[in-house]
Amino acid sequence: MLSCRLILLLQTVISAYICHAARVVLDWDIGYIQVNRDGYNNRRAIGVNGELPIPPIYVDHGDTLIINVHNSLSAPTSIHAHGIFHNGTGYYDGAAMVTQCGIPPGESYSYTIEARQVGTYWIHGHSRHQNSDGLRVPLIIREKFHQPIVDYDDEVLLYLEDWYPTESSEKMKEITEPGNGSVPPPTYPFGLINGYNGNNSEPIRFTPGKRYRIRIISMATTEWFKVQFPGHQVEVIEADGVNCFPQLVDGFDMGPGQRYSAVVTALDTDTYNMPYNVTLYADFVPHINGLNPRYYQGLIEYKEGAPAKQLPLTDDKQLNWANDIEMQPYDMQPALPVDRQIELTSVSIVTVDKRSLRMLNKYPYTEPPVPSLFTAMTTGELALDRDVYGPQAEALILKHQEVIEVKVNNPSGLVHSFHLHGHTFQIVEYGPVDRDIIEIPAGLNLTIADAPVAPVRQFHGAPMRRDTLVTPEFQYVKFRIRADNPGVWLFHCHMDTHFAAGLAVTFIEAPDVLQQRQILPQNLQQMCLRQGIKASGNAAGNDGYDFTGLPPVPQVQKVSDTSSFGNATPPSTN
Ligand SMILES: [Cu+2]
Repeated sequence: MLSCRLILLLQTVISAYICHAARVVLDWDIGYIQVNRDGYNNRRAIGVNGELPIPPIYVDHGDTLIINVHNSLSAPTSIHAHGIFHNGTGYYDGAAMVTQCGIPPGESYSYTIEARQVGTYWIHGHSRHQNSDGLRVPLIIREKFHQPIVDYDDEVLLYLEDWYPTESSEKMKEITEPGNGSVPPPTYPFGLINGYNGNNSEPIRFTPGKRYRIRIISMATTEWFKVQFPGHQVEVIEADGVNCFPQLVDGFDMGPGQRYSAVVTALDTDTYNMPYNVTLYADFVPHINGLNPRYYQGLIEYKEGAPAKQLPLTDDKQLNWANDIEMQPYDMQPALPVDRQIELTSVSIVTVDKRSLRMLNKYPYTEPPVPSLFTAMTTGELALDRDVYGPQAEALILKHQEVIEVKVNNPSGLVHSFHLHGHTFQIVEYGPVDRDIIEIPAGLNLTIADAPVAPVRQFHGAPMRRDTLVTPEFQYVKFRIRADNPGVWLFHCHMDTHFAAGLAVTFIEAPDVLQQRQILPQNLQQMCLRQGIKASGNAAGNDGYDFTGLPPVPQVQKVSDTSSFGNATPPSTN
């Protein structure tokens, strides 16, 4: 009897799921647009249907989101739903020359994004630097089948962008073109809140006594954001689409690509309106008054016209920032038992033709001539050999269902924000890098002894999961994933200049299983062929180990800034 009831209940749930799941179809014409977003600079950017910012996308759990992209740009384009697993449909991941060729100018392609996860995501361009030029938009997947983990009365969205006065191609020149090998003076971006200069943003409207879920998305491409709601009780409940046990925090310090949900309790009174603070900053370029950091204030408005109550600033170092190693996932998924360890080290190099590049393993990542997914799908048993993907794809082959622990070393004073496609990872440990790999920037009167030694910090209870992590200065981060999503997934720094300089590797996950389970949409390969790009075979588009036509690997002249600091050669992961 009980089991009959259970079956009935299951049927009801399943039919509710099927009957009420919507198909949300968006037609996107991606094209150039002249905009003034920061209040000062009119510049060419990339928008959708003549609009920038692109209107945020809201869907419900279980929905199917279809985005019909038409490319009106003069360069290939593609879009990536950041944080979405695409289990079984990895060819919709949108990473150019990883899972597809870019959509050529004048052509169209449809992306299907299954909303099987809930939480706070975003969609952005993943061809060249189109993300930096504006092609980015929040994607919110609302809970539908369960109650949210905590009660709140309403939702607010806060999406943050760093915005440069010139097109990204200017910023990228020193990486893509041979130069003098020196780092150019930095340009300082403006901070945008919900699409416009952070000081001109629309107020957030609060009613006394209510609770609000504020979804915060860093859609930045280079700099970091700090967000605070002074005078309010703030609890973090989500990081990168993963719910966590509510934890009181003072604010959020976010690398490019990271997201949080905060539940903020409104004050009991509408006597005052309360400013909230958004700081755009970069610790890796000089601090200059008014440029870095840039301070922005928005308003939590309780009553129109009420006076704004400024609270005295607290020293940042005294504040309790949301910290993923301290957070507990709401499902308490235990730490995965490790089968294999992989070590990656972020290193900067200068090539003989004076390009400043970066790498995580042996070579700076460079887009292979054939998208790695197509190589994985079309080379049979050879797909299990990392060599067929070419040296510059930096392929790491994962066995189906194995658990890997990846140690990412950041031996420099430069922070990074790393994103893994197709997964969330368990963050298990932070700690100091080995002293003998530390990089000290040239020209600074510093030695290795000056580099701070961070304490080892480990998860407790269950490790928090997320899809984008920050590697602090002179520290390593260890994360674990189970290879349960056969596909080809990029792992890369989400700072656009670092990614362009090669700070990426490719996770080739269970290519043998992938070949059995997945069929590529036919038009996907034809899109390559129409552009004269090969869509099968090894990285050079040939059979076997014939790599004729594969570009040569860059020749390293020096490991940047480290010549007097011993061995900075990254460890092998073979
Ligand atoms: Cu980086």
